[in-house]
Amino acid sequence: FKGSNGFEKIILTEARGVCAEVYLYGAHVTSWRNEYGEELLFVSNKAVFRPPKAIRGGIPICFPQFSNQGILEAHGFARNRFWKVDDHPEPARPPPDKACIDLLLKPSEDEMRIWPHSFEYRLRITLTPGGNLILTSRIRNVDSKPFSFTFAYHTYFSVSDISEVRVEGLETLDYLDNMKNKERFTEQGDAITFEGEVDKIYLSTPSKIAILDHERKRTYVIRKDGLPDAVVWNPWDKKAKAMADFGDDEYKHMLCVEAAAIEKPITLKPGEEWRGKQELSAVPSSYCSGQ
Ligand code: TA6
Repeated sequence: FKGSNGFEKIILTEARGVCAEVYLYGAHVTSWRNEYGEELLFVSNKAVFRPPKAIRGGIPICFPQFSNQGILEAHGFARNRFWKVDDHPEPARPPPDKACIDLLLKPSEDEMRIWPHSFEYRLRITLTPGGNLILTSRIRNVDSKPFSFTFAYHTYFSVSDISEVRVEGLETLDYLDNMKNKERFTEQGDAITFEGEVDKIYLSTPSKIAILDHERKRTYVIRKDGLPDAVVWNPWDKKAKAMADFGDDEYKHMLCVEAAAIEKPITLKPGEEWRGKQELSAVPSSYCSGQ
């Protein structure tokens, strides 16, 4: 399916209108809609669909490097490359009652020059009949030497009003504050709320994190496996104005909560495979402060 901007995208549809869209560019999920047709992911109105720029929103794949320090482009090259549909998925596809696509990325000569490791990255995107969106990454070292990488599903959730959003599951955890030179702090004891720019890498987080959107009475739940850390990011007004592919006011309607492996890079010996999985669901919730 050719997207309007010339990029090929695949549309996964499930019963009752549940739907997801993924571009071969970056294996980038840009839409996840529930049975009411409501869009659950945020994509900026000013997003650029032109390599080598990453699409601003949806679920960017950060691999083989999370962060903008280091020899690679910010958050690594996986989100800025064209992936292929994997015609020989292994393990075999799940039962036909689940919409599913398998995408594959292998390094090109370009990548090998800047990151001299050969790998096979297989991403399976599954949409369940209940509307849950599952991303399963399997990264295999097909090289003769070990390599290490960091990783994140950089998920942008659509929220009605960031000042009415809470995040539960990260209380009392340690985090590295990207706004204070990655210094280590400990989070306070109750749900996280938002009054300004936040850019924190929470460490050793639970497998389940909840994002409560007050106005829409909706809770997003992230269930993750193989991803011990979680990044929480909102650029707020100043940073929003500084991003050309992001509307000045759009920070009010998005929150990034990113299942990640950052603090302890993952090392794969030759032949070894790593798996990182996140399952997203959106459930109606009655949200009251102090809940
Ligand atoms: O995930 C948070 C973060 O690392 C922020 O520091 C900010 O840079 C954000 O990612 C966006 O990065 P990008 O390269 O997509 O503009």
